[in-house]
Amino acid sequence: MEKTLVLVKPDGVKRGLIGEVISRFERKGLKIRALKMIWMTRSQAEEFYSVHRDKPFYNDLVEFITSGPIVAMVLEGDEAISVVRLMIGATDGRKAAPGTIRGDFALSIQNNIVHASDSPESFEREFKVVFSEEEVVPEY
Ligand code: 3AN
Repeated sequence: MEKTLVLVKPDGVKRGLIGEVISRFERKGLKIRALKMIWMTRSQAEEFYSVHRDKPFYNDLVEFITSGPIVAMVLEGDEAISVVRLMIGATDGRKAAPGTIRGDFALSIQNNIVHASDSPESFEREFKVVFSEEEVVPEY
């Protein structure tokens, strides 16, 4: 079983889409192993998006993710990382396929409702920024 980290970003929270997003993952059969609402600090955001440090949109990204509360979760399932990436759709909401979260709810590349880990290495780094091991419930 593989774990992945998902965030409902500030735009998703403000638009009342927390339940919609979680519901899709639950119905798919992914197991929620950790779940909480947080407001990321600037240093958390900088670490979370450190791979994008040299990109022109890095500052906007940090500003955006710290602009309001977010919901963070650890999901577990068979090939959870690629399954969840398929379910969220392409980065640009305008190009994301209908039926995906971004395809159904986003019209922007920055305000794209959700984040999900793109590799096991990303998951490890992102998990440490947002959660501690004690916040993950035992297998059930
Ligand atoms: P994804 O979230 O699909 O993994 P990444 O990792 O390429 O996409 O980018 C991380 C985040 O950076 C995206 N979710 C999006 O919010 C933002 N982003 C990516 N590309 C751009 C861009 N060209 N302009 C503005 N923001 C961007």
